[in-house]
Amino acid sequence: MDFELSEDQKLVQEMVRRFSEKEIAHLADEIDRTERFPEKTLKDMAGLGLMSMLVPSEAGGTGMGAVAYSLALMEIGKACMSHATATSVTNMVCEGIYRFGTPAQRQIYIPRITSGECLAGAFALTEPGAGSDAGSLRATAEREGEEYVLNGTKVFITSGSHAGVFMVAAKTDREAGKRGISVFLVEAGTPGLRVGRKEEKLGQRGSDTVEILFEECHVPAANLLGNEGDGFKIMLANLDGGRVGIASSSCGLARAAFESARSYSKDRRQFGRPICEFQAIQWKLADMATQLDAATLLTLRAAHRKELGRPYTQEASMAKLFATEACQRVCREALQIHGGYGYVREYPAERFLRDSVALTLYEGTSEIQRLVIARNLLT
Ligand code: COS
Repeated sequence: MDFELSEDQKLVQEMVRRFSEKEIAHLADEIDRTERFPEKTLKDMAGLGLMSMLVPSEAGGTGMGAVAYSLALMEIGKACMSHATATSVTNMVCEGIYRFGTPAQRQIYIPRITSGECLAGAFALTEPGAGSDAGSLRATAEREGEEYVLNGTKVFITSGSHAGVFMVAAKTDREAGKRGISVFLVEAGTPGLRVGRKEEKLGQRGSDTVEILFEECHVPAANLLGNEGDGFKIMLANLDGGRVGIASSSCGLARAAFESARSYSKDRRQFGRPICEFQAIQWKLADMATQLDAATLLTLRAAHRKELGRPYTQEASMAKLFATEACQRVCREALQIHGGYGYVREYPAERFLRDSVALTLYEGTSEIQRLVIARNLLT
């Protein structure tokens, strides 16, 4: 067993670390306050090759591999969770087009995402009545000649107001249940695709989360991704990768919270000494660091299995479950170590905690991860 990163992985890690510290971290507070989507930095990140990391270079991606991708998201998540979420979803969509797309679809969309021309990709699965039970979605896609006509409402769509391409799940056969679901690539600006309500959120406020409406939206038949009826499996397979992305970002956010608490505990003096000299604080830091390491190892194991081409559904769910919940615990303790200062905006501890709340909800709640893990254990 080898815990060493390769030279290439270290280079990616170092490059993204430098960029994140210099160009992203200082924006995190401002975009949280103003709820501004960070277009410019995301474009700059595309310029560094960070939006198609899971797609081989022969297919127009930057082919850095699942482990390097995970390391990159750890750095981005440490600097700003809003940037990490937008990056993670775009990479998931890009990889989905590579895995399930036709040569023409790959040729059209992957270079656009890689270059940043298509600033973000959006993953449109969830509906008002279909969240954890994603298979009960009601959006429809009816074939009319050489087109499909999409109708339905999608909610909680990350980067929805800024995405260039949407991966949309809709029913092509209403009688066939989950086997009647298909996936379509829909370009922003297609008549009948409308951005609806923008959500006002507790955290990750620089990440755009909107409702997307499809009203008689005509999409070329050539934009069907995979085969008719395979859509549910395609979306779930994409989510396996997405979950490793969220786990990775969670490790980054947890590290930011841990480091800020450790540093504060060295500076803050009470009872005549720095509070890090009290065992009450030391034990908190020890627990936080241990959870962070365990989360990182589970996450990199899932990424490593993915990179080797092995099944990794269970490992992805374990990584997501543990890393997101550990991140919330670490953020909670980081705030506690800051005392009253943790509760006010002068320090980032309160933002870290707010940003961590979504982690156990999106791309499958913790309850869904447990369900996936248990099903795998029992089959
Ligand atoms: N990859 C590929 N295919 C998968 C899969 C995976 N990870 N998991 C299941 N499938 C397949 C199954 O093998 C099954 O195929 P068959 O029809 O050939 O038997 C099909 O998908 C349906 O699977 P299943 O019956 O297990 O589906 P369920 O409706 O019970 O749902 C869960 C499974 C709950 C795991 C799924 O709905 C889920 O992940 N829900 C959460 C959705 C989510 O994460 N939403 C967030 C959206 S992004 S913010």
